[in-house]
Amino acid sequence: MDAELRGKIYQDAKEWILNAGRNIREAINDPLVVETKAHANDLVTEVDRETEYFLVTHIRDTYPTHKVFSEEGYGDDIQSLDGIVWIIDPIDGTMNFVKQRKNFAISIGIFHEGIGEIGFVYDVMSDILYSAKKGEGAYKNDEKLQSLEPNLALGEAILGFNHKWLCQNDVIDEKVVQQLVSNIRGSRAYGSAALKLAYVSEGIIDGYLTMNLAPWDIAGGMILANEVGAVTTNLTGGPVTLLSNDSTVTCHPAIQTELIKDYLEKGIK
Ligand code: 2AM
Ligand code: CA
Ligand code: CA
Ligand code: CA
Repeated sequence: MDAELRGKIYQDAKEWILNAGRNIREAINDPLVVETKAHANDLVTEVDRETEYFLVTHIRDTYPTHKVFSEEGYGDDIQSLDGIVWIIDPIDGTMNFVKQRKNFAISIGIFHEGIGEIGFVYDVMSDILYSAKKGEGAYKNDEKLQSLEPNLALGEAILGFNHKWLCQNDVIDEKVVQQLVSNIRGSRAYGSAALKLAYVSEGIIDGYLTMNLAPWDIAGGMILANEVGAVTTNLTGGPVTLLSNDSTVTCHPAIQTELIKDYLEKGIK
């Protein structure tokens, strides 16, 4: 994608995501109807749906040839990342949205022929927009984010993952995760995949691991993190396709090999 087209799409997307966030803030104290989807902790509200509808409508009106891949059903049936594809999570961290009315984000990743060109993660209640254009740097509002420092020891890393990693689960031996936790500097769980990836781009955590998330959970944040030099694979070091659910590890490049070879590969079931 040439820089001019990238810049135009970026400006439009930025305006729409900021407006979508303002709409949510204005209604943040309104009563909510909370429904469940696949299971009792899998929540959705009309705000998730309205936000997605708002974004998809703007994209279709302005860019009728672009495709949309999104969580709440207003997007297209996506089988490939051919052409320009917007991967959208209207509210990432719906449980935080419902319970805390904060600590959730709107996430957008824009891909051209499978390559991440533009990423946004908008922390709506803090009014902090993380954004990146491929090859042009990542920003936290107007502040340019630094590229990751060249060196980092795994023992000095802070990693993001939720506490289910430490309980018996189908993906990885919890004993290996316990070993990892005792050997790193710290671990964090925030309840939003998109925000954790934004924090990797900001350099305030050094990696983020997921067991089984959808493309829209990670697409926007991955573009941000990769722009400052973080690397992404699945938990065994293979590529992440962004067409179906997968495990992921997005981290500082200096800890990637040790993290995967000495811990994750040893524990994967
Ligand atoms: P969501 O809020 O958009 O559903 C923490 O729960 C993270 O996992 C969030 O990024 C959340 O995204 C994601 N997630 C994906 N599927 C989930 C589910 N079924 N239940 C709860 N969280 C889910
Ligand atoms: Ca959801
Ligand atoms: Ca999500
Ligand atoms: Ca969501």
